[in-house]
Amino acid sequence: YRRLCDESPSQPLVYLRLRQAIRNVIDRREIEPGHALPSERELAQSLGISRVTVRKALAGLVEEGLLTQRHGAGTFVAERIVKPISRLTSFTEDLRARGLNPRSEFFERGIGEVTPEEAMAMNLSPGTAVVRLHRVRYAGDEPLAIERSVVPASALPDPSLVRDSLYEALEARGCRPRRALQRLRAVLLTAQHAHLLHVSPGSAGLAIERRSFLDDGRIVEFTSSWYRGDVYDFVAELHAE
Ligand code: 16G
Repeated sequence: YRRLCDESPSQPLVYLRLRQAIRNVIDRREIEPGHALPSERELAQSLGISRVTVRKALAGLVEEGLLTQRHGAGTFVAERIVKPISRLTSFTEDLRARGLNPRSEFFERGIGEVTPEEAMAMNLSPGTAVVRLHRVRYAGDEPLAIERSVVPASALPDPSLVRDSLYEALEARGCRPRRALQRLRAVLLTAQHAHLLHVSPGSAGLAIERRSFLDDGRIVEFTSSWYRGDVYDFVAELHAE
């Protein structure tokens, strides 16, 4: 840890340096998912910093979903994928932050005219050109989700611009979403979805619809996703009024 903390000397705040150092340790799989970190006391002693600082760094990583804490047992590298639902991040970013290797296998990556249902959902006029992506999303060899995205061709004129990450392609066009509305629903995965996700038919899943917008209110994506219920925890921080 000391070596890793010294890797980012530009960061003046010790707890942020430690947070980055632990992120690097997780990224490099130096501690495997499900395994424990040294205790707060051990970390504080060996680094010569206060326990308050260690606690602050760990709390930030728990909030990011990289670590979990069990009362009395300590701090562990998260095994399930804990995803904050209040941040507008992409699948690729979520997985990279956990040191996993995001990948897509496409069934469809083409351009066409918007269907009446899509036009309604996206508030587009009939005849508008849209790019359609239909893919299975993987972490390495493990399938985690199925996604069907529709993007107006005005934001993404050519489907082949999406190599693996939709948001990277949109960002390169200056069309990275700034705001989104999302709906989550519990579902039993159909035989077809279960087969693609390597789970038994009827397993629990989360059906998620996301509509994302630019600052000027134009819609940039309408995505329907089916995430595996046995892998994902969706978490949010709630504030009283
Ligand atoms: C996430 C989003 C999805 C978005 C995708 C982009 C959820 C539930 N869905 O999977 O709406 O299209 O990320 O990821 O989080 P990408 O940039 O890796 O293609």
